[in-house]
This record gives sequence, structure tokens and C-alpha cells, in this order.
Amino acid sequence: MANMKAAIIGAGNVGASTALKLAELNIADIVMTDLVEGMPQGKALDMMESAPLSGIDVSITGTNDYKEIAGSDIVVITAGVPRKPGMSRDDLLKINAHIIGEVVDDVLRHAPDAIIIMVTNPLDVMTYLAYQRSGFDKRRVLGMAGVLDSVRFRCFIAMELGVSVKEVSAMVLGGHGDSMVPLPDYSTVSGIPIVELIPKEAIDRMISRTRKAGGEIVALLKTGSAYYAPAAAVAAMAESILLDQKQLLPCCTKLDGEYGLSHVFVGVPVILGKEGVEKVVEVPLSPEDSEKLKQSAEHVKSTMEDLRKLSDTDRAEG
Ligand code: TXD
Repeated sequence: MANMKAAIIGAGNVGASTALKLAELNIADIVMTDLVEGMPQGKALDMMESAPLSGIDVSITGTNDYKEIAGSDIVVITAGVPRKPGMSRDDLLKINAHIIGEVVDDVLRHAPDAIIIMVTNPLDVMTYLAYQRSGFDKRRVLGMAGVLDSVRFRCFIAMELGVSVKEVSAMVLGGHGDSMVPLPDYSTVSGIPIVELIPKEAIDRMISRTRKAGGEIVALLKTGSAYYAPAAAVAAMAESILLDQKQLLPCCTKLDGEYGLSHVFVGVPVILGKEGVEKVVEVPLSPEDSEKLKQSAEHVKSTMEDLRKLSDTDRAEG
């Protein structure tokens, strides 16, 4: 039987790290594409040359030609540009929206049966754009943010308590960014809620660090943003879908009434299987967390609205 296939669009830091991580799982052949000529080919060849030592037994190819994503079961989109000095949020939104629009058209053309995992920022809005532009069922377009945010929270909890990170589970909902909603009530160490183990001030400190975790890495790296943990997060989502594992993970998905929210893409717990987002799992939230989730969704909605206005201006201008 032919291997499954995963395409990664954008072979930059997150794209290439995801490709390697996924290849090491040995569940799907990998195709990486990028605009830059030779770069995805070079990185793919380098990864293939690690195979004799790393046990990789799938093929990894790099290309500048979208035709090669044909037949992909999953397409991970990491293509985009980072914000540069002097660039406004709207400028970035416009540029990345243009890139994502073109990428989604190519997915439609060459891999119309794929499930799309969006990674490009601003995450929730780019996921919405991919959904709208592709016309795919909402189960087949989801975004990666909550898995990353919650593994970061898990790390901070494990570091605080000096326990193995394996014993720690955590849940972070909401939009990707400052408005995310870490849920200490649903975060545990071997089943014990962290609120029973850690003083409130320390939990608040960890929540704040989780919210700013992306920025903490940017400040240290000086150029570029995090990619090892983001790649691990994408690989976990892809694995659950490709192997139909039904993992319960926080992902950015379209809500139609769940959590009292509609017409918005935002992070909530879902079950991921071969159909994509197979179920949104609703858990009771404290009135405070529920309000925070609502505010986070409002924030995403206002950026969705900014995007609509920017595209209207573009249409009006010709
Ligand atoms: O939690 C999350 N969702 C995130 C999101 C975690 C980490 C990174 N996050 C976002 O992912 C980040 O803000 C960016 O929007 C993307 C990709 O981040 P990365 O760090 O990988 O950026 P790079 O290294 O600049 O890579 C982007 C690549 C680069 O090689 C470009 O040449 C390529 O995208 N690119 C394209 N490829 C194909 N097609 C088109 N049109 C294209 N445009 C740029």
C-alpha cells in the first residue's frame, strides 16, 4: 500500500522542522514547497541523508512546483512573511492574506481532498481565510495554536514543581496571542489539579509567561521566532489525523454555537481523527474564563473584519 502523504507549504524554520519531525514518525511521505528556488530541495536532501541514522523510512522531497503536492492527505501551511520593522499589523495581514489566498488556490487545484492545518500568523484569521477560500467542510480546515500554547504551559508547570513534564497535562483555549485563555482548572499533575499544588500567584505568573511565550523566544533569538515546539505541535496534530488516533487537543476551529460563540475561528478542545476536526468538546467554564474566551473570540472577529475591509478596498481599487 502506498504511504500516506503530507505536504508542507513554506520550508522555513517551522516548515522544515515540521517536515523532519513528521518524517521521523514514518507515517507519511513528505513534500516541502517554498518560493525560494533550491532551498526546499536542499533541506529535503539533507533530511534524507540523515535517514540511515535516524530510521526515517519515508521519502522527503523538496520542490518549487505545487503539482507535487498532488494526492496529499494533509497540507500544513507555514508560508508567510514575518513582521518587519516599520510594517503595520494591517500590512502584515494583507501580505500574508495574499500569500495564503494563493497557496489555498493551489491546494484546491492539486490536493482537493486534503485536510489543511494552518500555521501562518495571524493564526485564527488565516485559518478562517483558508476555510472561506477553499470552500472545504469546516472539519477539514483547522489551525495550530492551542497545542503549542498548552505544551508551553505544561513545561512551565513542570519546571515550577520540579516534576516530569510527562505527568503534566494542561489546556489553553482562545485565540493565539495575548488573548489566549490558559485554564488552570483543567490543568493537572497525575490527575491532581494544579490549583491544589501551586499557589495562585505562581499560577498567575505561569499564565502570564504562557501568554507571552512566543515573544520571550523572539526576544532571545533576535531574528525569527520559535520553531522547535511549534513543529512538535503540528506533528502531534498531523499524527492524530493521519493515524485516526482521536486525540483530544486544543485547536483553532470554526464554532457554530459551541461555547456560545458563532461565526468565528478560535481555539477549543477538539477530537482529531481521519476526518479532521471530528468533534468540538464542550466543557463547563467558570464565568470568568467564559468571559475571557468571549473576549478572545471578539478580538479574532475584529481582525476577521479588518481582513474583510482590506479585501474590499483591494476590490474597489481594481
Ligand atoms: O503557533 C503558531 N501558529 C505559530 C505561528 C508558531 C510559530 C510560527 N508561527 C507563524 O508561522 C509565523 O508567524 C509565520 O507566519 C509562520 C512561519 O514561521 P517560520 O518561522 O517558519 O517563518 P520563515 O522561516 O520565515 O518561513 C516562512 C517561509 C519562507 O521560507 C518563505 O520563503 C516561504 O515561507 N514563503 C512561501 N512559500 C511558498 N509559497 C509562498 N507564496 C510563500 N511566501 C513565503
